[in-house]
Amino acid sequence: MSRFRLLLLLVLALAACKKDGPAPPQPQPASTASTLLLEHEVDAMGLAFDSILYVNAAGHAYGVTRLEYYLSGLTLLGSPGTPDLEIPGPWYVNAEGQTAFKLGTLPGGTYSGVAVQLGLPPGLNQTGALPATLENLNMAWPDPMGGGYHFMKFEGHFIHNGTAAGFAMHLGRNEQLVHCSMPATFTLDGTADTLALRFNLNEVFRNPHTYDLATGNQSMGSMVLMGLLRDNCADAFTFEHRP
Ligand SMILES: [Cu+2]
Repeated sequence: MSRFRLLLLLVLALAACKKDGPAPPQPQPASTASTLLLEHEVDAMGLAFDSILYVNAAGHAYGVTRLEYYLSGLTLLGSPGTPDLEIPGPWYVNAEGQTAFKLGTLPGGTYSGVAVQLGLPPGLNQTGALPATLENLNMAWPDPMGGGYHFMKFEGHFIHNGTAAGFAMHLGRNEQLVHCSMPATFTLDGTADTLALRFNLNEVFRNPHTYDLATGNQSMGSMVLMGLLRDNCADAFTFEHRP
């Protein structure tokens, strides 16, 4: 084949490609590598451990010694043209340990809010359902009490009648799964970004129920006390998108 004929074929091939090639792709929102970040606060104060620094709605001064919980079912709520996106998790959070989690690449689009569960869905809330890591084993809910896992362990001390007493706000059982929904318009546009959830511990003790530690400093054995915590925790998280 002569050099000329080769060139001619090449030109023809290119022309054919231009003429008959596939239509240019429609512009799509780029996908976004995202991080889920948990932050912890008590109203306007940052969370610090092991000191009586805070006051709850019932008027008890208190401090925090432990905060561990699971989140699951993180859902980015869609809008016209953007479907809902559920990222099942679960994520084990220790406020003194890991609080940032890679979510991978999320589809771009404009979302109308975020929903998340404090706790585990029924399918995972069974003894042995999670990998036998030290964290998961430490969150186990005793089999005689129904098995599965603690959704939350929030422990500390509070001042009552002038003396410090312990409290343990332990939440578990499928009936007590907390559903949180946070409306917010935000756009994932292809740049790495952060989905921040801020957990305000004073919300555990208020709205709709003013929780009285003096009459319920151990929640675990009581479906009634845990029901109060479940209701209160529904608005304990606020969401912020940080591009
Ligand atoms: Cu417990």
